[in-house]
Amino acid sequence: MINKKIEEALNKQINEELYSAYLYMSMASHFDAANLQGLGNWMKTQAEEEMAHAYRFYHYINERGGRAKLGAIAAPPVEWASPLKAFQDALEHERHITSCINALMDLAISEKDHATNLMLQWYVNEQVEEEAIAGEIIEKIKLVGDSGQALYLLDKELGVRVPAMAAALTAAGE
Ligand code: OFO
Repeated sequence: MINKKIEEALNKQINEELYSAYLYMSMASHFDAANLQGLGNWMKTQAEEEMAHAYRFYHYINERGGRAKLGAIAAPPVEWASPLKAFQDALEHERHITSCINALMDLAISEKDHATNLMLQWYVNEQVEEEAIAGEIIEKIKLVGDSGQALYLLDKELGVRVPAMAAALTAAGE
């Protein structure tokens, strides 16, 4: 049985993950509106991953005899001054998430909750990857500079990462 303190903290993290999905979906919409569908697809895939992160916590809480609870999700920004600014915001957000995961890990350790500690290790690794990917894209966008042609090619490159859920809906004509 999960203890109440941990249950509450993990439920708070579900909200953080859902906000992450919301933020990336908003970035996707921003890019789609700017005809940068590759960047938009990349963000949609990211949003789907965040939903999966939220579900991972959801299942874990319920599996341990707790109850996953959903709270209100804050509205994300809707516009970004440039692709660079959007990805810089994404990186800053991922750093925030990393600090949330680290705080959860500290709590699991102080509460001697070994199962939660083990479960959180997946997120610790995931955050290393998430920060690294956002950082790499930022460097690429900096290389692009003011070149429309280079941005076009980067958009194509990032468009390869197709979100499964969004692609299925498009195929179904929805
Ligand atoms: Fe982007 O890793 Fe979850 O929030």
